Amino acid sequence: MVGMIDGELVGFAGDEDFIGGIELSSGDQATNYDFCENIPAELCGTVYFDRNNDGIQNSGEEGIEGTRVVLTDANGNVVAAAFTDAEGQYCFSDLVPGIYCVKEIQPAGYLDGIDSVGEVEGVPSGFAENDKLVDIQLLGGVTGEHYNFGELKPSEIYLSKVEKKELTLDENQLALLQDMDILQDQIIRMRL
Ligand SMILES: [Ca+2]
Ligand SMILES: [Ca+2]
Ligand SMILES: [Ca+2]
Repeated sequence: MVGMIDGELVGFAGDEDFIGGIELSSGDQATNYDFCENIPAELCGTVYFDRNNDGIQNSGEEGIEGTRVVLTDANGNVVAAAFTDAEGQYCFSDLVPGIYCVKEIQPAGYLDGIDSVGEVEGVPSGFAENDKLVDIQLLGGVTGEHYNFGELKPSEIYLSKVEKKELTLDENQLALLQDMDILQDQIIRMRL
């Protein structure tokens, strides 16, 4: 930022770490010619199999590897994209402070589950839309974490509902259910 010489703002701030137009006479005191450096921020989360569909990654609820996540800025411009790692985790780092949105591309083989807004330095920031966590405010140097996407497995939902209804299935029927492809699972799910 531009500073002051004898109480008046003098000079101009250029784009690239540059302040110009400072004319000094003898005896002038030039103060407050400051360079604010942006400390990068970070945004992380996990895509996981939410076995009990409660929107929380409990122990035994494994991450889903290879899920595409896309980060956009406040104007909707894509800033970065990544795939989740073996633990289902993703992390966008070196971010300029600002407002961000992280969008998940629904992983194949799973039904859509609950998405949850995480915390920035322990304080919740943003809100959840479908497969999208929006309006996440990141200041310099902070880390946003637990921006998580829960997913479900269709056949397990079906089996748990079957159990609740106390229907009996023989082994062949059970094997059939477990082998069903996603499309069939979705049809059955809609009927339940
Ligand atoms: Ca859970
Ligand atoms: Ca999802
Ligand atoms: Ca979702």
